[in-house]
Amino acid sequence: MKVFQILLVFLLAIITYSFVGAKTFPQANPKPKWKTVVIQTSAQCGMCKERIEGALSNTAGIRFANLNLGNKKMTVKYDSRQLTADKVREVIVNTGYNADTQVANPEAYQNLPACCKIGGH
Ligand SMILES: [Cu+2]
Repeated sequence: MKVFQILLVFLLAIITYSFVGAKTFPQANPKPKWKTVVIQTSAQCGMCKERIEGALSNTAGIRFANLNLGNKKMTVKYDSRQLTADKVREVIVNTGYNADTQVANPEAYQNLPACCKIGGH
């Protein structure tokens, strides 16, 4: 009888573990859904490129960020389960740059070096 009780507890533990495990795993590690967006920015130079790419690469859910200095367009690959294209634009705006139709955060823009402001080059 004692062996039966031990087996029952053991069995319950396994059932509980597999149930909890199956339920929490997909939430703890959701599969990313990558999307790419191209955003027109007001970047001026290589420093701007480093600044914006740095801010984006420090943002959770962004896998790739590259600014083309020729046309000032930023290509960003992001996880659409964590972020939206507007959230990506918000990061750029808060770094001090225009992002498509969104205007740069005035305080962040003021803090940019003179050469990084619009018309600085
Ligand atoms: Cu610059």
